[in-house]
Amino acid sequence: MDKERVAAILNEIGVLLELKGENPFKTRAYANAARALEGLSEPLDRLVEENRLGEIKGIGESIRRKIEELVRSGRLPYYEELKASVPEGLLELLQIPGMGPRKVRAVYEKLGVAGLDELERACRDGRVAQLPGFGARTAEKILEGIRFRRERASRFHLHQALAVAESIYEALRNRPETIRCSVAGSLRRRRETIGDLDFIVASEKPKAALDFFVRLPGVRSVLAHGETKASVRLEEGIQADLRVVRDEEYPFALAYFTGSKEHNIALRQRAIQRGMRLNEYGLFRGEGEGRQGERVACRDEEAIYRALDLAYIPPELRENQGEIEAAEKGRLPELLRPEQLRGSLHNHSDWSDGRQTLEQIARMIDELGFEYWGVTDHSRSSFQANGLDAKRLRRQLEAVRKLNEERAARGRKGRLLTGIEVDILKDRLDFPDEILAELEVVVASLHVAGGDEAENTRRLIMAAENPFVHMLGHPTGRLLLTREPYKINVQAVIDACAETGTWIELNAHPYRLDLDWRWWLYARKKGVRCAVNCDAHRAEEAAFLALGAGVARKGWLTAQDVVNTLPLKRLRAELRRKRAGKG
Ligand code: DGT
Ligand code: CA
Ligand code: CA
Ligand code: ZN
Repeated sequence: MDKERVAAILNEIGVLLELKGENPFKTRAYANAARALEGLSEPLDRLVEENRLGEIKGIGESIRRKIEELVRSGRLPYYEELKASVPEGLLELLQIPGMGPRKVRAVYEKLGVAGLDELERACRDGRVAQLPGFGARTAEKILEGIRFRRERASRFHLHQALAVAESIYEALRNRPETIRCSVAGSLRRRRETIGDLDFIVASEKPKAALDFFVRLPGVRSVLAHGETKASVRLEEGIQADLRVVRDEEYPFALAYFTGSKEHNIALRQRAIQRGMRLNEYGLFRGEGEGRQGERVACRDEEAIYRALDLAYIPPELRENQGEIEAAEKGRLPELLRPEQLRGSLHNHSDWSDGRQTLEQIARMIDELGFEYWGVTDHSRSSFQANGLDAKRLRRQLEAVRKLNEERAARGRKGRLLTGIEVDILKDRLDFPDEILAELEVVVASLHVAGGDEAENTRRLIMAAENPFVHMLGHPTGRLLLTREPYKINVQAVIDACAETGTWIELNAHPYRLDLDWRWWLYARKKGVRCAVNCDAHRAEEAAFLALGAGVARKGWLTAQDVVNTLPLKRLRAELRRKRAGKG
């Protein structure tokens, strides 16, 4: 069992104990131990094997024994019994914004409420408002939280959906009965969150393909199992749909189930205008329904678009946002490709809240073949993230320079860039201009926003107007499925960036994907350039960069629009432009 899984179980034990009313010291000890595990730099099983777990700060005697048991046997009866003793619905209640363990326990013990629907009822009929320490406003807030939760609970972050889909796709692709196959739906379109996974397989043996699909190792339950399609619920909670079609129907099924629905409808209209019918089975001339009429053969999706007098529209653009008109006029942009990104400009090291040392980052970018990597740790106001003050920042600057020199002498390619993710405070940035001027890359981010749109907007514009700020980081502050974006007049912020020559980040962290893809068409029109950054805090997160490229494509961005496609020398020249007043 890996450390992430063990840490997750420890966290869950802490929550379960809290729900049972255990004393806070005990519950917090589990959360602390989980955090200590996550921060380990060597493999957990080795530590256990060599009996060195006791050396780790933050792990006491009794928790240590539980970790050892988990690692050695993969099971922990203590946890299983604890879990069984708490109604499952209580954990769900805990997911509602505004419902902490204390409140969950209160509604359970006093009202017998142990589920979302029951809680909703108890809020509506006034029982919750009457509980000591609750009141009408709290009940109202809880109802709001339930609505939020219902909407979010059924969707998944892009990286998770992608990882699950990847392994299913590989399994389907390698089957003897598969002629060709693909993932479809919102995942293929690179939406920011995913409802369910859709797969299309071309095969002459649908039964074999479907039987294989419903028996995949990750399947928790089978929701439907027919002659041409099946739906399953996976261990991760995600639903996956498979449709099996004949090879001649494959491109049509793929296009249809890739969507979006709005794009499909527009395409179908276009077919009708040309005296044809388009559906998930094919393109037909003449009267009829379903598969009736004369078939227009299309080998692949390209051929379908060609038959409709359109250039091929990449899946990411299929949102009915003007892509059909652009394809008609031959004006689709040549979209950014992931391999064109030469590095990420916004990342963290262990000088603030990142996990990697500067040396580890440098080694990593060599391995991944990146040319440069911005080291932009937090500034001092982000104290919870161990933000840097001027003294530490200058020391880091020296360390980066020295490391780059040593690496150059050893013929190593990748370069670290000095920088900061400077907090945008109420009326100023967290560092004065003369310090920002010493750094190669300055990302300015709003980490604590207020409730007032005009005020938040003003702060972002103030940052854009600073000649030493290269770009705004994760401008709206949203955390997908978790936290709403700050109230911001995004258009005004984009306009200010256009005027001042400030770039905007497309933060590729799957919880952020911020600025949202819907805004980039406008930003691009205004001439605002984009930096696709992975905001990496640990090695695995470098992979987010490819995810960001997918979302940049969704925003119609080309390599020319994205500054970190530039080779280092030209990037450095661009980084100097705004400061020289040639924004
Ligand atoms: P999701 O799963 O909520 O993230 O979003 P999608 O886009 O993957 O939606 P899903 O799985 O319900 O359906 C996959 C595609 O199938 C969808 O993008 C378009 C197509 N589709 C589904 N229902 C309809 C429909 O009623 N009309 C049309 N024209 N297409 C549909
Ligand atoms: Ca879907
Ligand atoms: Ca679906
Ligand atoms: Zn940040």
